Amino acid sequence: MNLFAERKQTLTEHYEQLISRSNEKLPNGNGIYDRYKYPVLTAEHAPLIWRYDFNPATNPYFAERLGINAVLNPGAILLNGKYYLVARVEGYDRKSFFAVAESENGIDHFRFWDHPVVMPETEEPDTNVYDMRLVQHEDGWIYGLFCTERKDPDAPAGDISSAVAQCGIARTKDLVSWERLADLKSKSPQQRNVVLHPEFIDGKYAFYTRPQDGFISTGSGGGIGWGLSASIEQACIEEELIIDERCYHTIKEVKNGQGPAPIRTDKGWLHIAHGVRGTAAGLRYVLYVFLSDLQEPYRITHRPGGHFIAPQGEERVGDVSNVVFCNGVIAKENGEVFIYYASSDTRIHVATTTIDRLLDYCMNTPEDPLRSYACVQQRIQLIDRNLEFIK
Ligand code: M1P
Repeated sequence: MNLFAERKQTLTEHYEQLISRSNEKLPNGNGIYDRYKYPVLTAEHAPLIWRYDFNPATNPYFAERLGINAVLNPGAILLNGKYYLVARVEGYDRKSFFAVAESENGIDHFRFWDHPVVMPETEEPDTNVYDMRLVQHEDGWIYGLFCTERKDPDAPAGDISSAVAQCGIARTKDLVSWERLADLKSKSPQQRNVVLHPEFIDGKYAFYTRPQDGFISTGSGGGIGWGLSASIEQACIEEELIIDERCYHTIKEVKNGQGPAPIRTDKGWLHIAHGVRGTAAGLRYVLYVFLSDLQEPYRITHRPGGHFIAPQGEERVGDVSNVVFCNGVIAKENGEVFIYYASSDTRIHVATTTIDRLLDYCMNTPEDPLRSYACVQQRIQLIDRNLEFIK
């Protein structure tokens, strides 16, 4: 067998083994959710036809032509009983695009469709698009809200790094054809982590936002915001209300952001969000959860303290280390919940739980009391109740 044929066969076998590998629930979970042994999607899951030229005449060494660097931060949706992730796929050239992967069970055997998503541009082309939040809205459309990033037109000469982040909006019925709508307009100079609420509020489209002054830093902005728009085709938020602020010496001191669209439960809307703090080793991203009122989703009713998921083991290392980020969740009618989170901007994992367990976590985990002394009091109360109970 020649070099081309040998490499093609070896890599194809390796790829098929990876896709057909079964995942395993890890033992000794925390009672709130279960983690799994293997990531559900990695750069290696990108089909070989995306990366290699399969013609021996033009690629005699079966060499990689267009590499994939990372697969991360997916939107998630259940359609006709199948689990779909619209992942952020990043090429070696640093540009991200969206691609759909599907699985029968949501925990393994995810396989990308042959073609990535062709996301139409607006009149102002995006340099980079990423982090799609998929929402099955009550108006009948599936919306994908994502970050669109462009070079800052007002950057001083010589500054080739400054960028502007805004919220791109597209809609689809089948994840195949996408209609691009106008980018969201708001009074904030930049926006990231914008999420569409699945239901109308006061007859309007409702958005979770994350206003920010700069591309990385939220500056005087920040916090998870909330705003309404009469139109989705020309979405415009006139008034932005901060519903979940950043807070000194907590997991969300530097910034935070809504994750996927919240899940409707009979006790309120369940939200997964990310919080960021600064450390000597750089920023640390963790996930947290909160519950908000059913009629007034902008009013938070329960705020369990501390992080919900933090990077662990190999999750801690990657292109942007010490990060977990979630913008995709699937809640099934039977109460099962599949949380898709990426680690260190590199790969995608699943954690499974149920609505009941998440509600129990939200409603029975004490809030962050914000001071060491108060934290000790909180822990002593738990210890004393336990000692009394087991006596
Ligand atoms: O690198 C960590 C994350 O940083 C950004 O999130 P945020 O705007 O909250 O800081 C995003 O670029 C996200 O994609 C990335 O995972």
